[in-house]
Amino acid sequence: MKMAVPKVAAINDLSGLGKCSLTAAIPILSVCGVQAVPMPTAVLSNQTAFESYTGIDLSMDMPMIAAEWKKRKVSFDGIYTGYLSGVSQVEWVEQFMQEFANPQTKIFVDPVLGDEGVYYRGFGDEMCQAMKKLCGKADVITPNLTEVLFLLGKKADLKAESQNLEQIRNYAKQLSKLGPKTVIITGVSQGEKIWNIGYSAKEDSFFEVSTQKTGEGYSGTGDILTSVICGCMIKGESPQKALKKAAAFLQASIEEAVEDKTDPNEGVAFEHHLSLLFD
Ligand code: PXL
Repeated sequence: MKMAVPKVAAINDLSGLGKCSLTAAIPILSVCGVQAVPMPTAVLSNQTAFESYTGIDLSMDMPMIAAEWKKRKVSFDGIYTGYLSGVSQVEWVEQFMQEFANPQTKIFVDPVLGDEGVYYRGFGDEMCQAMKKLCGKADVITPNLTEVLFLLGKKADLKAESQNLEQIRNYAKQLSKLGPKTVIITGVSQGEKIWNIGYSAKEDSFFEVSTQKTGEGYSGTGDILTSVICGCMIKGESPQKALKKAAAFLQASIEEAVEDKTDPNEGVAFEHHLSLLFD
C-alpha cells in the first residue's frame, strides 16, 4: 500500500505573475507527492519587483483560516513559510507553529528579506529581527547570501562576500546556532558558477552543489529551490539529495527561460521540467 499523502502548510503569498511563492510551491509539492495546504498571506497582481503591483493583505483572515483548520484537527507533516508581509505576520506565524507543529512536524523557513544586497520593498531591520527569531523555530532555513548577511548583522557587500566560500560556510554554521539543524545558503554567484552551500549541524558537515551560471537573476528561483527541498525532505530524502535535485531542476528551468528570452520578472520555465521531480 502506498503511504498516505503528507500535508504541508504553505504560508506564503499568492502572486498572479512572477512564478514565485505559492504559484511555485503548490505545483512543486504536488509533483513531489506532498499536499500543499496553502495559507495565503496576501494576494497580489504580481510579485513586487515589477514596476507596480496591487495587493490585499490577508493578516486579518489568517487566524480565521487557522481556526477552521483547528476544528478539522489537521495534523501537518511540515510547515513551510516564505514571503511574509511584515513583522506582525512573522509573529503570528510563530504562534501558528506553536499551535500546529507536533514533534514530527518538519519546519522550513525561507527567510525572505531581500536580494542583490538590498531589502525587498517595505522591509528593513525590524523585519530582519523578527525573521531571525522565526529562523530559531525552524529545522531547515534557506536564505540567499543577502539574507545571510542581514541575519548576521553584516554589511551586505555581495561582491566581496561571494568570493569567499570558506567564509560563507562559516556563516552557514553561525546561522545554525540560531536553531535550525540544516542551513542551506542558496544562489551564491561566483564567476561562472552559482553555489548552494549546506551545513548539517547534527553531523557538523557541509554539502554543496554548484551549477553553471546562465542569464540574470529570475523571479522565484529561491522559492523554487526551497519548495523542492521541502517536498523531497518531507518524503524522507536527505538534505544533500534534496539540494542536488533542486539545483538540477532549477538549472533546467533557467536554461529554458534564457533560451526563450523571458523577462526576469516573469520567472523561469519550471513547468516543462516538473517530471524531474516526479514522486
Ligand atoms: O520570490 C520572493 C517573493 C515572494 N513574494 C513576493 C515577492 C517576492 C520577491 O520580490 O515580491 C510578493
